Amino acid sequence: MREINNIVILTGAGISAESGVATFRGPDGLWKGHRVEDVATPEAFQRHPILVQKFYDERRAKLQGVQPNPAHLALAQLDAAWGGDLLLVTQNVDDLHNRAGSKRLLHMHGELLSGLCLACGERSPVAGNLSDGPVCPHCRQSAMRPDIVWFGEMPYQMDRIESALSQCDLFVSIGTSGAVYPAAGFVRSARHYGALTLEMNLDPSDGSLYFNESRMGKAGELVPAWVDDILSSGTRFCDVMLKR
Ligand code: BV8
Repeated sequence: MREINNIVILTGAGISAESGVATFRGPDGLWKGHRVEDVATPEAFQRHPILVQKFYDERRAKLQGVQPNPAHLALAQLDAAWGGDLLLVTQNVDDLHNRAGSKRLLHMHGELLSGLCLACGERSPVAGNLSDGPVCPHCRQSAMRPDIVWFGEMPYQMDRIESALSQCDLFVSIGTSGAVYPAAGFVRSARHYGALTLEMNLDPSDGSLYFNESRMGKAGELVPAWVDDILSSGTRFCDVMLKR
């Protein structure tokens, strides 16, 4: 038994899969028909701005047709009930954690429903198409790009994430392949600082060997069960079997 006060949770595309949001590297992966280099890098945006804008416009529009699933809702319930520190770091750019009600939430790869001004660098809420060229509401000088962290760009709030990892007792990774850095390295940071590490995923991730425990299955089933466990075990104790 370990005392668990501070928790960091990392989510990836797999937590939104049961809501109908395509993952990146699955058979129907988002990148299908698009090479990463053609849509998710600053160079791609320089070369083909309209193609890239439309790629994100389509994904933004699809958000209206999807809903948070039991995994998102369970994490929001944990956020509301957990008395210790808790930080939910998502790689996802959808708004499903937000709509489920998670408050202690950080989008490290940006958000579909946000635009970034090419001139003043301010971020603004965006609901429609950036390919229509709406002007930045802050400076009124320039159009906006998707507020998305592309490959080669610095993820958001890395200092805050590193600080939370250095103080957490439990690191939980949900629905991510562990293919993209620096997120894929968080489990090693957490272990370095002495945290217990738990993975819940449909398949073993690239980083599975770094987790004390890996639970294979659907997030919509595993996450609510885990949240019930950790909330019912006196809120301060979590019996994570140490496999290694
Ligand atoms: C950085 C926004 C420097 C876009 C994303 C060369 C040049 C430059 C950089 C690099 C380089 N070589 C390597 C790098 C680093 C690079 C990187 O990691 N590349 C990889 C490909 C090797 N990283 C970067 O460039 C990052 N920036 O390094 O800056 C730096 C950094 C730190 C400090 C100083 C300097 C920026 C990376 C961010 C890129 N942007 N997203 C968009 O969304 O369009 S990444 C993209 O992949 C998404 O954010 C996504 O979330 C992320 C990871 O994918 P997953 O979420 O894991 O999704 P995936 O489909 O892969 O897996 C889904 C999983 O779910 C599967 O395991 C599946 O089994 C599981 N699953 C499916 N269904 C379910 C399920 N699990 C449970 N239940 C289910 N129902």
